[in-house]
Amino acid sequence: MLRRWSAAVAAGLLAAVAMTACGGDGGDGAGGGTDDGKITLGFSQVGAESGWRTANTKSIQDSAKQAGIDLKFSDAQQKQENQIKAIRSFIQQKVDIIAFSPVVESGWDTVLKEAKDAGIPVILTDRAVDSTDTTLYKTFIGSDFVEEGKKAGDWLVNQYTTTTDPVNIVELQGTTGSAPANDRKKGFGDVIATDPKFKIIASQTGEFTRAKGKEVMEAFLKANPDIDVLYAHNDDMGLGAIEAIEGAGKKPGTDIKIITVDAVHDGMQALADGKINFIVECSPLLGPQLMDLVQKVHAGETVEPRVITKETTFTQEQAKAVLPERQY
Ligand code: GYE
Repeated sequence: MLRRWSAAVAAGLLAAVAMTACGGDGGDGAGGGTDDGKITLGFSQVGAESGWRTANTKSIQDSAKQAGIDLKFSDAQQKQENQIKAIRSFIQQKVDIIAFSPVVESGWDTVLKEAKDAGIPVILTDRAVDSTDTTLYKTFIGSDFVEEGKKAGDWLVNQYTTTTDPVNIVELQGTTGSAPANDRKKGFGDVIATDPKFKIIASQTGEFTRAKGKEVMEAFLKANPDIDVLYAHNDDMGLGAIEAIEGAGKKPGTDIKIITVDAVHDGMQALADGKINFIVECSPLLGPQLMDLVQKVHAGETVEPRVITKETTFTQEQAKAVLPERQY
């Protein structure tokens, strides 16, 4: 009799401990996909569209492993509907925390509300959402894309201080509606608007991929014989465009100056080789900081609502110097 009673107390105690272990889930005990004491993180990735994304995925997977976090990883193949499905499935599986990199900025309120109602905290990584209700997520870690666009514009303005001739620019935009495409366009546009000689003569999406960057650049070259500068929202589109420029018998980096964003290995190599002229860095190594935030949010600690990644820029000379030590 006594033995049965103590067994029941022990079971009760264990249940209480298990509940505390899932703390930070809104207090209703809904969180916790597994009962092995590990934090379960559901992560919905944008896709595998670029070198940046590949490095970002690796950083997240490696650092989850290192932090002892149980990662449920899902690839949305650049489609918002797939991300919404993944988030709903994470909610159903009662993960402890959901993190995701929103492919586009708009249209997240409903699913974020569902996560909130289920008591599962959400962390945004890399890209922002335009939801006005900021209680729908705990924090947003990633780069300042407007700033990146400004850095690209500043470099260009400094290259053309001694001329008043028109500077014809073509722009390869990232995924339509995505935060980096919107913001990199804006930051760059704001800076070059200070001098009317800078003209964006064509601007179209290259969907952040090499193949599309090449295809759109080929069309730009056919329609515009006088291109001075290409501004590509990422290295991959710039690398695709280099193939198009060479195919048209022109010299990338000389006949057409090229500015890109990211600073992934292949981009840095092209910069060192003189085919790109300037790269604004955007770090994909968000994993360690993300896992740190996951642990804090899970422990119920308050975290900064916005964590901005530290970044720099590279000229051709700087690329040659740092290339051997780049991690991605
Ligand atoms: O610049 C691009 C990728 O969201 C910062 O997405 C990221 C961007 C990155 O496809 O290469």
